[in-house]
Amino acid sequence: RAGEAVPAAQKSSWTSFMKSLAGFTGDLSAMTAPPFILSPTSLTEFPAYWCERPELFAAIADGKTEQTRALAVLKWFISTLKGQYTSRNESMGSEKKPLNPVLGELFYGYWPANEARGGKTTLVVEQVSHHPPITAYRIENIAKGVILTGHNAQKTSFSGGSIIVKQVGHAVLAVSLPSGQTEEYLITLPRLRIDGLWYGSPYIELAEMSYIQSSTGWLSTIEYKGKGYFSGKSHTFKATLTPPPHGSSEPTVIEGTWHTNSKDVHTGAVFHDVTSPKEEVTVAPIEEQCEWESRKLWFGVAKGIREGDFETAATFKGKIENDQRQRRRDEATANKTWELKHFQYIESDPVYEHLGKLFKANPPTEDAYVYLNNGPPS
Ligand code: HCR
Repeated sequence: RAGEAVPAAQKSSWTSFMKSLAGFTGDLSAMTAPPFILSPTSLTEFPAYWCERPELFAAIADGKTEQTRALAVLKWFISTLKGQYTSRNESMGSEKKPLNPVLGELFYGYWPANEARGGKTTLVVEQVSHHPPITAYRIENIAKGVILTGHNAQKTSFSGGSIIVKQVGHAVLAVSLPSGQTEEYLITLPRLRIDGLWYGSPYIELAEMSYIQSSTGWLSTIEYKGKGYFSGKSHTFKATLTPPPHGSSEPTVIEGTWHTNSKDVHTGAVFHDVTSPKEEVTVAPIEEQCEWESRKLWFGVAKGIREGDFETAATFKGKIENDQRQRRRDEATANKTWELKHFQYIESDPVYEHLGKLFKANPPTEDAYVYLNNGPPS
């Protein structure tokens, strides 16, 4: 029934939120939503989802051939989807509205070294734009020579009772080989549909296609479907890894559901399996964090949301927003602009342009944020 998951006292504010969504396009994160749908986590924490199975990230470097490395990249990528798109449902009962990061907000973390993954994996995230929200990130396992750099923004619209989210941005995975060469993979991102809004219990379904193009020519094409398509199951995907043009190898076809497991269609062998626990990122205690680090910055707001004290949450949020407004005014007076700390903006990413041509990426060029190699010492 409509609004059945919405607390009685918030039904009318949920109805107004839904009404304001109709015909909406733009920056959803800036919209005011009823308290029950608020998450205490900032969007700057989301890039950690890329590495919650650090062994799979590290294992990319162990592939002996171009084909096995391309398969390892595909396996790691598919294995991140459960965390990226279903973890709020698991931890909080439904998809929630994350905290909208401020310009310059930072999130640092790591996954400790162990024998299986060969080295420590570090994460550096910076909010590089507030309007529209853009988050840039870098994940490195230096000992293994595997590095991921990317940025993420969203364009939202409302259609047929669902929010449609086009992910803007891309990621580049670089693998340093023993030969001294570097292999690169351009990763594009799927489209999201936020369903279940009518009931007040949103969840994500992935749609359309995303691609992973290797500099070696191997290309993974991933097609996403929900209930009622290939298998009638939610979170279904079909991935096809095709060899470089004129290559003699056969394509590999993988089918399954990204939040559980999948198989190689020809051999029947299990391809990915994410039914085992994942490893969350390790973050420094709040007392050791600087004022720009996400968990320190949002501490009062997050506590208020967690404890159901929305008045306190709103007071702390108001303070953060006022500080930001004042900062922008001061910058305008001093004729200065905010300087990014860990990334540098470039209008066109040469890797996107070059690898995107191989599968006719749309758009043909994209901007990017180059990492300045100045994360916190590890
Ligand atoms: C759309 C979304 C913000 C963006 C989130 C992204 C796309 C961020 C990058 C991550 O790698 C993957 C990711 C996962 C999330 O599913 C997605 C969020 C889901 C909801 C949120 C909206 C801004 C808030 C919508 C408000 C609803 C729940 C009422």
